[in-house]
Amino acid sequence: MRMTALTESVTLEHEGEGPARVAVITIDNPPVNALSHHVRQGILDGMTQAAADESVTAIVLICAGRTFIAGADITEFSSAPKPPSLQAAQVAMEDCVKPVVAAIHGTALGGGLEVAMCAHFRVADAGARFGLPEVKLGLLPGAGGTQRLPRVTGPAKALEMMTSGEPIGSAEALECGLVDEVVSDLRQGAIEFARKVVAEGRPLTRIRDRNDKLSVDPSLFTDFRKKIGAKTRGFLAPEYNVQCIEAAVSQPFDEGVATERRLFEVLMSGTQSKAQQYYFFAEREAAKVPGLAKDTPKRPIEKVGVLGAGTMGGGISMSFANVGIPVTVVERDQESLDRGMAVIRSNYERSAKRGSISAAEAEARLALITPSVDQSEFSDVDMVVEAVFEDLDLKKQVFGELDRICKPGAIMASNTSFLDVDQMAAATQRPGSVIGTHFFSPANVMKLLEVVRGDRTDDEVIATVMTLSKRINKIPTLVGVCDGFVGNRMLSQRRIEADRLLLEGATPAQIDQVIYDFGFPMGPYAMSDLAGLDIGWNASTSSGSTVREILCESGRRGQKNGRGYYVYDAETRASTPDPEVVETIRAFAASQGVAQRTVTDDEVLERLLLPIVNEGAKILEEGIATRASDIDVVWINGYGWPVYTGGPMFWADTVGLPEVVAKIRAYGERLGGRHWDLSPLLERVATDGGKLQAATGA
Ligand code: 3H9
Repeated sequence: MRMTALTESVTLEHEGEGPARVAVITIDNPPVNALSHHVRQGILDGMTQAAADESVTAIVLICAGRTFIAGADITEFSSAPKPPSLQAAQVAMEDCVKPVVAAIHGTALGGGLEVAMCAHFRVADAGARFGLPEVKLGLLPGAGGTQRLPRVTGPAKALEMMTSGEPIGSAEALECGLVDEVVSDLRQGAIEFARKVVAEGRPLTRIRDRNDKLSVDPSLFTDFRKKIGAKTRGFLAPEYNVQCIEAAVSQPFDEGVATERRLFEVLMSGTQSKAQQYYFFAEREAAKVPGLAKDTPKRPIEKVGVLGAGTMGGGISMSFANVGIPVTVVERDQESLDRGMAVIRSNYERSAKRGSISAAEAEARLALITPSVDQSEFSDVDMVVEAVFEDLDLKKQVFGELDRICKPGAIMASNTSFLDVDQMAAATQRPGSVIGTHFFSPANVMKLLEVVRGDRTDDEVIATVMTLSKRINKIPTLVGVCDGFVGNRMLSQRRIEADRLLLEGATPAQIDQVIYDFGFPMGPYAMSDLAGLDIGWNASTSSGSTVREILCESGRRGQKNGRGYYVYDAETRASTPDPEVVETIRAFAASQGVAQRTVTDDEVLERLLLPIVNEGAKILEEGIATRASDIDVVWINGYGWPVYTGGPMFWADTVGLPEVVAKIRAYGERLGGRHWDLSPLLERVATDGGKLQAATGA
């Protein structure tokens, strides 16, 4: 068997003789066999040669490495397209007079699935996954995928797949006709399948010619838009994907492809897709720690302890149990422990009821969590995460105790959201094993994990926790020690300005609406009410010196007692602005000598977002964050900053740094306050005509 190299990433070889002779085109373009130009060229050349070779009766397209083609090469999006087009390779497959079989393992995503749908047949191994995730990049499948997928799966399934971007597995693909056969030995299975097709003389159906599944009631689209409306608010790509599927059912194939191309171009040239592509790489970069050798040893984490079964401790315990890691959760008394475990149980029951996991899986996960009131149970854990009350003295005491109980080598992590991890480390004999793991609430749901590197944290511990984060399905970013780390430190600046705006005459409802309209899930006051107005409030020291203190003193606790910045309906939990609160704010402003006025929405937006950008630049300058993109990853995953604007650093670049700098200066002069002191790094990058997203820290 002779193998011919067609391009640097594609080879052609032949298997068997006579009618059993099959050409095998193999793509080997690590890491994910993306459709770089040499891959497109290789497919085109391989198809042309195999089609012209009279001895070949069928063709198999297969990939080496860990996956089938995972899509277009996203790194090529920012430069001029290089020939050949993907379409040329696809036409060569689809119009081939010999059977073409795509052999799929790993993931057939985006352009990868679009190529596979140009084969006449698809075989896969049992673990393969199929999806069109372009929507996550702010795009739509631009290589005929929007027209071919509905022809295979029917429009309803295609709507789900294309607007969520979530892949389906082999079994489902087989059921809906996307795959013809599931085989165990992929290469051999695909070759045998190709021979069978030849022997049986099966017709070579092109998906583009199929119309059998396209008749649908137009209400499908109206209903679907309603269904995804809230989830996709602000995003352009989901709606454009829906429009393409509408085109598939109402237009001939070539017209549908023209619609797809037109809408693809609109998305591709817009800022949303640029932001989402930037985010794709930002998330992957965030997991990498500069200066940490790839082969840094990692400690095995097979069993974990969590101290505290409150909201955070419970969610953290679930995050470990969800991936099969046994957890011992310890509370100081039986009553708190029982309450915490009841919440965990009801969370799992709710998931089982919703169908996101089976009842058996819910039970299995719950069984991995062992409740106890005895801290000495931590003696055999590989890592302990403390999630006790946010009080530095208490945490230092806890770290001292844990140090005595935990075995040598065990990692000791704090879930603090703003306290000094170095001081906690100093309370132990193993400062190198102490690290911060700042989970976001609800910890079993939120993806972000700020991994806080202390002054003395060992590389081995950092490497272990970064890897563990991915294992528990979190998106980690490594940050340094400072008050509030990256996320909460920036959030505090926004809050200072929001509270000032209240006194000047903006209402909680106006401020929240502006932030909501920008794309956040909720504004600062709705968030306070959700978290509990009294978090961090101390009745014994409260002196009516802020609006929040006054509201807390008057018994307002937020959503939990139905009254906070808003009032809440007892049944529906729907919020309504409360004139009493507006009056309280007005009276307080008068007592402080602040004159109220009409504040415009534009001013609200600028005064809330610009301090975030300014503080982010300071954080970068101090080396608390490694890269600007890490800050964006924190804000998108921890605070709901809309990913289609790329996060605060990317957004500032799209606004234009000279304008950002000028506005920060102007507000600083007018309003004063440390949070308006212009970051020298921001000023420098703006003056140099650079981009904040590319700036790095100290
Ligand atoms: C498309 O296809 C458009 C078409 O419809 C129209 C065309 C006209 N390109 O995620 P990982 C890199 S749009 C370039 O850590 P995993 C990634 O940056 C595309 N690079 O691995 C990383 O690099 P590094 C539609 C890519 O095993 C490395 O590969 N397709 C691409 O956890 C490993 O990635 C998608 O959106 C790419 N397409 O997950 C699929 N993909 O090591 C996007 C990955 O230097 N990809 N890289 O940091 C994924 O979802 C995941 O990467 C995948 C593997 C599931 C494949």
